[in-house]
Formats: sequence, C-alpha cells, structure tokens
Amino acid sequence: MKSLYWQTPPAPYWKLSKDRIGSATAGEARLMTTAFITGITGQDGQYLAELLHGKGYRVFGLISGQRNARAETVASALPFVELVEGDLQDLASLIAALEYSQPDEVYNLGAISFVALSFKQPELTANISGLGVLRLLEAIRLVGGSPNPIRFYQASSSEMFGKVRETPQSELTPLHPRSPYGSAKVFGHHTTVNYRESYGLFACSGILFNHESPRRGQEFVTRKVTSAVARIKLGLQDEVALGNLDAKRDWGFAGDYVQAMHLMLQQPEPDDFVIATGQTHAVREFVELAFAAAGIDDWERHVRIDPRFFRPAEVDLLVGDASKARRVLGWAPQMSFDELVATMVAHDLEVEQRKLA
Ligand code: F7E
Repeated sequence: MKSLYWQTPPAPYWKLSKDRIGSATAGEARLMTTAFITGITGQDGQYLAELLHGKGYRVFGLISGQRNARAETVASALPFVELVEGDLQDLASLIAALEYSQPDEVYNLGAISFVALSFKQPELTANISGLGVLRLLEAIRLVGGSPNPIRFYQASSSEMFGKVRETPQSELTPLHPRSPYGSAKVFGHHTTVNYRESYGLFACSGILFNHESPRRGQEFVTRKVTSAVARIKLGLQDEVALGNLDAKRDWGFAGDYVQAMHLMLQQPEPDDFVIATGQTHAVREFVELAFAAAGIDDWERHVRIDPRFFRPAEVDLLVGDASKARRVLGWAPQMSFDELVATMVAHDLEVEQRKLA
C-alpha cells in the first residue's frame, strides 16, 4: 500500500501521477471511479474497499494518528488501498485529503462505534461520530463546489432508534437514542439530511442494523463470544464473562451490508435506507448457537454474568424493516443468522488452532 500523502505536498490534480496508482497507468486512473473511505481500518471499511476494488474503483482510505498500528493490518490485507492522513476531528485535514484524492464517492464509516465506550468517553464520541460528519460534509461542500459532483454515504445506525417507538423499525420510525453513541449518530443522520436539503448534495444515510463477520472487533458481543467459544473448545479458557443476555438484535453479515452502501450511491436520487435482515435474536440465542457450533451443549456452565458489561441505558429490542431497500435498491441479505454464527466460530477455531501450531 502506498501512503504518499505525507511524502508529497498537495497539488491540484494528483490522480495523474503514475507512481501513486499501482499498476494503473495515468490514463487508466483518470477513468477509474474514485472512492474515499473513512474508517478504513474497521470491519466495514475493509469489506467495502474490497467490493469497490473488485468493481474497478481506485480506493483511498483516511488514516488518523501517529504510527497507527491498524494501518499495518490494512496494508497487508488491502494492498491496493491508498492511505491518506487526516482526522474527522480536523476540518483542514479533511479538506486536504479530499483535494488530494478527488473522490467521486465518499463513505463515512469512521466513528467511535463501541456503544459501551461511548458512555465512558461521551465528548470524544460526540466529536468524532457526530461533529465528524458535519466536518466531512463541510469539506465536501467546499472542495466539490457547485454543482457538487461528490456523492456521500453516512453510516447511520439502528442505535438511533434506541427505546423503540415501533417494531419493526423503518426509515420513518421516530428516533430515541439511548447512548452518547446513539445521540451522536442522530446528529450525523440529521446533518446528512440537512446538507442534502440545503445544498443539494447527493448525501445518503444508511441506517444499518448490527452487522458482523470474522473481521468484527472483539469488543462487540458476537466476536467476543465466538472467540471465547473457540478458546474454550481448545481448552485455553474455561468461561466468558458477559452482560445482558436478554437484549435482542437484528444481526446480519457485514459483507452483505457494504453492498447496500454502494448501491445507495448509484441511484438517480439520494435517499435514506434501513438495512437489516428483519429477524431478531436475543444475545442468549447467539451464545447458545455459537457454543453448539463448536459442539458444546452445556454452554451455561461456561458463561458468567458480570455487571461490568451492563450499560447505563440499554437498547432492548431492534428489528429492521428493510422493505424500501429491497424495493428501490434491489438489496436483500444473503447470509442467514445460523450461517453467520457458524462462519464466525469456524474462523475463530482456525485462528486459535493456528496460534497453537
Ligand atoms: O452489543 C449486549 C449489549 O456491543 C450488542 C455497533 O456496531 O451495532 C453495534 O452496537 C448487545 C447489547 O453491539 C455483552 O448490552 C451482553 O445489548 O455487540 P454490541 P451494539 O451495542 O448493538 C450498532 C448497530 C452500531 O451501530 C454500533 O456501532 O449485546 N451484551 N454482553 C454485550 N455487549 C458487549 N459488547 N459485550 C458483552 O460482554
């Protein structure tokens, strides 16, 4: 991966510099659709980058911090991604990054995305997950000019529904966030809609319900469980400490969900879409199924309830109505809940076995 942003000062039209575009020639690069992704080191950033690269896009990823350790992971997993330094907390850096990459499409996946952490660092969460959206939209407005050719995707979240007012939740369900993360996402969502209505930006908000994969961080309950199940199966640990097993979530596969992000930006008009499977399961069911996938039936013996993992306010039930996405985008989830759990457990068993070898 090339991360030449810090090696070369910005210039008006970088796309044509041959040494920055891998195997593509300058002429080919000019014809390539260019995407700019924030949150490139996260699960969704990686799946989306692969999807867009497969479609012939040139892909830039925003990377923040000094010696960001996760940049190395991206470098080996996604060698085609060109990294650009910048931070959602720093408007000037976003303007420079957009001027540098000259994107056709911007996907804002960067956020403090762990709900539990947002209770401990609410101001940081509001700044990155909330104000960060405003800064990126301002940068697009300033760099793109008028009429603005840059298409924008905002990663909104089912956490915005929080204490749900109706079930299932759709694009029209009132918002009632239950965490600093949810509140920040509500701000980002409304700001996206407002920039669309005020400035005519092609700005879309994808209201994604929980989406998981073997690439999910281990702070989230699904991967925490599948990783622990693998270690318990191999005799490396005996139990896993969890919080509220009664919460219900609509869990899908992240690889399916990034396709919806891309589809939103290919439509004739910008709009907002719920992306979900339409099925809900309690955390307890996920745990039971994950243990069963590893051939362990007495799962309760291995689970300890620890109040440290309860949240000050919980989102009890989420289940999405994605009929608009199905109708307008032609999108539907491909991977079932059972398949998702089995895939994650199999992956983690392999990871742990590899460590032992
Ligand atoms: O928790 C319960 C926890 O942290 C799911 C993010 O991607 O999806 C995600 O947010 C449920 C909650 O995800 C543990 O209380 C029990 O009810 O995996 P999670 P989340 O909070 O739903 C939405 C759509 C986003 O946008 C977010 O960015 O599981 N739970 N025991 C636990 N959760 C965790 N993390 N750890 C436990 O030990």
